Amino acid sequence: MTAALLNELRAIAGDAHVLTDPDLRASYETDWTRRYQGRALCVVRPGSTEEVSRVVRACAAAGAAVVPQGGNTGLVGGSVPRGREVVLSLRRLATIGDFDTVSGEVTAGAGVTLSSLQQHIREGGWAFGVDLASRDSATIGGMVATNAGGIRVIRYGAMRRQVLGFEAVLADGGIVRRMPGLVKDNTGYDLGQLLAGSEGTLAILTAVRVRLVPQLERRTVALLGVRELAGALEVVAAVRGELPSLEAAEAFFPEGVELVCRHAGIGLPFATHPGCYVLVECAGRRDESAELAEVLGGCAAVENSAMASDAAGRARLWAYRERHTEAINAEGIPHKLDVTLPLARLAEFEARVRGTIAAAVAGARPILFGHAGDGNLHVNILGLDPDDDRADDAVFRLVAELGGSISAEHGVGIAKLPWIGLTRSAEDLAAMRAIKKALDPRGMLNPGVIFPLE
Ligand code: 2HG
Ligand code: ZN
Repeated sequence: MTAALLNELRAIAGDAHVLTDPDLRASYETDWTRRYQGRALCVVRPGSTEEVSRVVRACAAAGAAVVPQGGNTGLVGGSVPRGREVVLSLRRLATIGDFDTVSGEVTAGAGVTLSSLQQHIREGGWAFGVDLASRDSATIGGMVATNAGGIRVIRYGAMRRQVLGFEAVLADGGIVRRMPGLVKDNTGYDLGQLLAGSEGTLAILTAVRVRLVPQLERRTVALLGVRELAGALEVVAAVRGELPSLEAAEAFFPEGVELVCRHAGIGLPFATHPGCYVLVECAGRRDESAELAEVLGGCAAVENSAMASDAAGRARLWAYRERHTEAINAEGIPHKLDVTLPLARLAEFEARVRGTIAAAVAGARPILFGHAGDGNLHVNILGLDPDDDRADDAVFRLVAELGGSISAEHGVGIAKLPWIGLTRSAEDLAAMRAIKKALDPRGMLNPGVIFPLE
């Protein structure tokens, strides 16, 4: 059976695009953190939507499960195989199609990377509303499938808000196309919005039509030191209230800045560490640094500040935030708990979570950072065995107690399966299961993700 399926996949995608050699499969089988890995039956790299459809039909006929994969930058184990599935890589669907420079819309194949989309639309005077540190590898299809967020959600929303149309292959190989995306289209259920954030469990996205946002070149970044997160949130609230151009509001702590400085070989931003760092960025058609400085001048919480409006200076300040993920990965294999809290409870969460982790596992090393404007913190923990989930459990329980969610922008994947019931009711889970059953009755698409294997 396996040999017959492999032959069929070769006939569909071409010999060169069916990888069975362990060395060639390796990078598709391990996630970016190295915490999750599994063996694939093979990796198949179809070159068109029609080929994706034929691959899915062949797998369905052979009873082989499929793990769809984009740039494999996910952090919850949702894009790597777990037990001899076929990994279906969408990376060859990398064509950028119709670019409407008047309405600001573009069609992108699922495998287009965020950075290539950004470059392409820049020439037409547009920008994309979502940006994130893994822009060179993360693909547009994967970003929609996981409803990725990133650093500009405060202004433009997450991936879901950018989607105007989509093309997807269903579990039986059928193709649904809703292109070109219409801004208004209330003809029945909004399947595109349903697929956004479905983590490859309902259908395989092959292309999307996305909305663009104006390119705003005049940017100012301020990196500030405050005593504690509560002060950072006051600063963010003040800037948000005064400057509609606020585009990013990030928070991080000395524990992470120490790591970044060591890993990147750069100096500390200020002579001594504040209790908490906050970085804000404003973007508009004209320079707003004077207005930003005035608002910050009125914030009693600000103890240190550095501002930059030129590209090199901005990048220098952003590095303290953006380089957290790679610096942590260089230190070990982290547990990554991407959680969100009501803004009003975020400071309480941050004040308690380190103690919660220490009580769960002595010697565990938390590093917190995230998107202060969205109530989203990335609780990274080093010093844990990959399978030791005592600290994860304690953190998720604290999140639930404070009214938050166990997944903010990274998804459930396999990492958070055991805890999904903490922040979703039995009725809610039953409704989601019914949707899964309706669209993928045989459980072929990304089995074990969001819901446990049956
Ligand atoms: C970020 O905000 C990403 O930089 C990654 O969501 C977060 O590494 C992480 O935990
Ligand atoms: Zn993030």
